[in-house]
Amino acid sequence: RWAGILHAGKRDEAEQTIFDKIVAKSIPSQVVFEDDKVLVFKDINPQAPTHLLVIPKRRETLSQLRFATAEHEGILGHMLAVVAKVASEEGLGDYRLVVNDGRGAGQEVFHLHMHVLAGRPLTWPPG
Ligand code: DGP
Repeated sequence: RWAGILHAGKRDEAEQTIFDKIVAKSIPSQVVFEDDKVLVFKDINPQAPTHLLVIPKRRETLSQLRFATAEHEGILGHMLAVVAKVASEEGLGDYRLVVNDGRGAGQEVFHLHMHVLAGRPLTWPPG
């Protein structure tokens, strides 16, 4: 099994999450943008008038940001560029970008994702 030689933070077949089903479209989602590398869709439990999730499509991508290495720079940079593009095209105005890394930070789905929140005043610090 090739999972054994992967970096500890990478995901394998034993670590499927709900986001794999969303990528496969076996669970419906409201897709805002997609290309060959990423999917952007509406969060099912929105915390702001606009609440989008940006995820890498490939299952072997990271479970959480803490495992990122130089080899992930491409997908991470691409995700940020997609955030900027979608924010512009969707006319989000001011927005907040959030990555919850670990359960204590609020992470529930262990498939790397960025939250994009917009449409209301966003206070600092976040809870
Ligand atoms: P986090 O707590 O950072 O792991 O964020 C996971 C987010 O995923 C959370 O805000 C809710 C969202 N979510 C969970 N399951 C589904 C789903 O089936 N569909 C959609 N659209 N979002 C989901």
